[in-house]
Amino acid sequence: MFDFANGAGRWAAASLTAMAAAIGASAARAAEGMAEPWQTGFQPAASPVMNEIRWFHDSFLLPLTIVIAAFVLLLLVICAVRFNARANPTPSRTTHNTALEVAWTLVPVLILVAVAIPSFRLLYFQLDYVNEQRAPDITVKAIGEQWYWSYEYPDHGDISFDSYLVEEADLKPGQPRLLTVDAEVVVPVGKVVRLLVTADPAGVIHAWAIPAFGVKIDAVPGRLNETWFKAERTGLYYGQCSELCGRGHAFMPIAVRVVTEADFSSWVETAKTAGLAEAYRKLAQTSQDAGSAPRTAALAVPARPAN
Ligand SMILES: [Cu+2]
Repeated sequence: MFDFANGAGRWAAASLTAMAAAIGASAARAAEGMAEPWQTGFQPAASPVMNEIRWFHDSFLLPLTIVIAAFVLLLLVICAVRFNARANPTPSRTTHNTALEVAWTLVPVLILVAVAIPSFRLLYFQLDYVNEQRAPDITVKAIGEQWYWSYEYPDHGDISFDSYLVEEADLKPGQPRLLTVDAEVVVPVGKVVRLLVTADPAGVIHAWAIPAFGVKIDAVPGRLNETWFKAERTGLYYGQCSELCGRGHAFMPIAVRVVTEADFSSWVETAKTAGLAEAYRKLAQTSQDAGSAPRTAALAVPARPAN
């Protein structure tokens, strides 16, 4: 006969071991700026906005949800145990309790107001860098195309380039699949980047998103959306188009390389004088991050997802 208690115990122990192994493995792999296998929470915050989002979700909404769910569960259990037909054969005929009814209307309203205040504050913070500083340090324009992103640096001699997915066969060791691009967005660390986002006027709606920066904003044909981010650490941060845009939706990733101010200036100067391919090549040499993408931006061939 199957020893249920023992079997269940062994199953639980095995699951816990598997979970611990998975968590340990993902901690060991933990690369910044991208999702990990078995990840359940947010990516580590790398911008002031994402810090706020993490606080709002992890320290405010989640505890509140747990308390409310536990309270409702407690009421359900009390009802089931104390007021079932066997325990309570002659039920009370009470129908109204004014104090209780006022309370269960007002308390949810107060909870919603308490959620709305930090929520709206965060919403405004995401779209307006004025709380951080009066003016942006640099402007980057992202244009959603079918199916890749184009970038322009209007403050830096109109540098502009297309950023295509690197196909699986062309990946170098350590480069993540479906996230690596041939030409990354390069920005300086600790600087407020104003991000203008739009899409090809003849195209469809996309959305530009980098989870570690707490940025997700629609790229709408013929309209200009604006947001901002301030990367707090150097590194490579990945995101994906976050609006179902069509056939190539899964194949237009976003990669932002955050570098020191000196590396950024040198990238800009080289791009202006010697071209982008040379600028990326030089950046890969000087930047402390190894494993840069192949620097073939000028020769990039559009990624064609298999149908
Ligand atoms: Cu898209």
